[in-house]
Amino acid sequence: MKSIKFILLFTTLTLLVSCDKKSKDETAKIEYQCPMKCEGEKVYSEKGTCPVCEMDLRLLSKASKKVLSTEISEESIFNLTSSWNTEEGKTITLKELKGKTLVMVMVYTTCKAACPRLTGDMRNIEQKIPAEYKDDVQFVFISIDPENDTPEKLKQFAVDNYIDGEQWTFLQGTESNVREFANVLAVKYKQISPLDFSHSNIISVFNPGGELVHQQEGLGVDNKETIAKIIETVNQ
Ligand SMILES: [Cu+2]
Repeated sequence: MKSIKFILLFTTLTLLVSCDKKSKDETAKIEYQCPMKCEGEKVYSEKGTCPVCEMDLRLLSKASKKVLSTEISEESIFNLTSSWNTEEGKTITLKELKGKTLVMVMVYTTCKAACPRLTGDMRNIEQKIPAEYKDDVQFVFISIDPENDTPEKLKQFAVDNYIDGEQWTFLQGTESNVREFANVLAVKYKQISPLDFSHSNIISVFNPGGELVHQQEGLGVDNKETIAKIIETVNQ
């Protein structure tokens, strides 16, 4: 009788151990995938680069999801205390954009030359971000003509350019806020007539902590690196 009890106990223990081992194996399963999904849903068991686009493969495990630190580094734009009006008529500080990768550009709505193309470049970048990352990226336009670009005008600009969605934000500041922010981005601009400005053509990427991580300069330039950087920061 004693030996039967012993065998039962032994069997139960073995079952428990093997069950435990199974669940450990499942949680330890690590898979990598191309962030652009060049090969569809294909996964790799080891770190590396995508053989098609050569971007770093990303970890698929839930554990890879970033844990946002509450601290802000000295380089972060979230240290700026300036307040801004949005196209929806809200007043915000930049810190309220914390937690998402930010893609920013400085334009003005009456521009007939470069700004429409910069806007097209922003839309192009947005369209190339894979759907699963879209919630983690915010596209921000800052007007260099705050006197004319009121929240209403910015809203109209968004509608006219088919960029009137949650992932798009348009900001009107004060002359000095705009100048201060332009200095952070190394964007130069100058009013050359009552209606026109000359300005740099720069799209900047900030990580979710508000640190500048990448800039693309020019109009209609190859945005591959910009997109890679956006995905990399979302993935941090
Ligand atoms: Cu312009």
